[in-house]
Amino acid sequence: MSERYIDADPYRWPFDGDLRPENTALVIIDMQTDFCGKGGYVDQMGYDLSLTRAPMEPIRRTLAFMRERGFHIIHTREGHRPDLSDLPANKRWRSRQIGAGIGDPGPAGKILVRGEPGWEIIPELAPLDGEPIIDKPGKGSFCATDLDLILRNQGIRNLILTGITTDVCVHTTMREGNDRGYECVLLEDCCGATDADNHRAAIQMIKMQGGVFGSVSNSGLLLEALQ
Ligand code: C5J
Repeated sequence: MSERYIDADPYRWPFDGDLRPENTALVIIDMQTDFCGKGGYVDQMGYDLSLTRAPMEPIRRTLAFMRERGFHIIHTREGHRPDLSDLPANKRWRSRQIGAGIGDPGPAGKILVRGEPGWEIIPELAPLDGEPIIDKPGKGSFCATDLDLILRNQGIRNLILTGITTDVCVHTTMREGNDRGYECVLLEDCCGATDADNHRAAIQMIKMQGGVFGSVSNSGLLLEALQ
């Protein structure tokens, strides 16, 4: 096997240099109107949309590049069934406290409900036919989904994590993946949070203990390594 690495911190990634399109997936987390578009969940909570929109262009470039080279592409969406049977009462209660009740009507339809306009992935990053979309009711992409089954069936071992938000759904997915034995890297410029300090802190946490959940890189270094 010829080894290939992406320059990353705190270790060049993946740990063993086994980086191939066949065993590696670009995972794009929750690039939905609800998290980065006008009238969606994050907008209704009053956060600055420029922070969650910042990764759109770096992800678009990375996605085009990785599609061209035959890497696996996986998209996720956070959202609940229209009858809200999978929405925990405390999650709904907390969202209502901040003025963006999950399941309640908003300018982009019912907030975080499957099938509503706000729940859709933004057109700039729309999935292509054949790219798996993981619908998840929670923050982590492994909880109550078939992601693990799909990865194992496809022989995928390496996960390149992008999307929003860095400190919530991206971090939870990275932690879940790491615990299941997947080799994870997060692309810093391809992620964003509702708070810039939380984004930075989430990145810093990954780098502790020699890379406690994996490693951190960026889209420029990835493109350089895979040219
Ligand atoms: C949040 C997410 N922040 N996609 N969801 O509630 O990170």
